[in-house]
Amino acid sequence: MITTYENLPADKRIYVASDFHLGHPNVKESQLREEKIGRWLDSIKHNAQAIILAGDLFDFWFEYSQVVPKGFLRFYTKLIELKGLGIDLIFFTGNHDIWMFDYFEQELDATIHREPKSFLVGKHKIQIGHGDGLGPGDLKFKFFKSIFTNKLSQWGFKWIHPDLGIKLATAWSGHSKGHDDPFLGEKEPIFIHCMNVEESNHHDYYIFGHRHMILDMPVGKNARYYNTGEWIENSQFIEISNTAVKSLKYEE
Ligand SMILES: [Mn+2]
Repeated sequence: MITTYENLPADKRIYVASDFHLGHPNVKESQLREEKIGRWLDSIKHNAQAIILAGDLFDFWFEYSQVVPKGFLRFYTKLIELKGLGIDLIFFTGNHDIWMFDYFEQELDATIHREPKSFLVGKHKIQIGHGDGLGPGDLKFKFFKSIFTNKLSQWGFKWIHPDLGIKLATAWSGHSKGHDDPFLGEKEPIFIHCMNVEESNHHDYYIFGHRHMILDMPVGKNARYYNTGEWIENSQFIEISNTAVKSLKYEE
């Protein structure tokens, strides 16, 4: 299924950002980042049709049956405001927040995707996702991801007291960032994923996060791969109109 914004009005935009890593490295710095994200969202909300948050919104996230991690109120209140303006909220899970279940669907009426997803915006077909575990290699990460997405291990984890479970998981997430690897050019796993999809299923653009670097690479002759960047040190995002895709930086 393709999500369509085929008739996106000329003055409307779809925004993509990822890798906020809220919670990192501590509450205070994360709150300052949330406030900055809030100011960015204020600056775009009047022409936004949809806001796509492409994974690693949280440095660690786990939903228990009755409990969610503390914090992030600034972020939530801003998202509620955007929803009230009629803006679609679309989330992708990342490797740091795999364990998003239905809380944000319930609270924010957000749509949550766990795999790359194709969108039609104007005449452009665009595949968007977080980007972890795509392409060849990184078998260790894929092994752990298979455990983390396994229903039985998720069930087991939720019986660890949250104060302990979240502490353990945060320590683990410090070791599994997946964005410290050097840039590999055309050997980048996400780039290889784009090339593979392109062989049988043409898209005009591919947009992924995860790498914490701005990338703009041609995929074959007729497509481009953009990486969204990150919000820990920079404040980068992608703006999609019915005719163009642009990589931008939020400046105050
Ligand atoms: Mn990340």
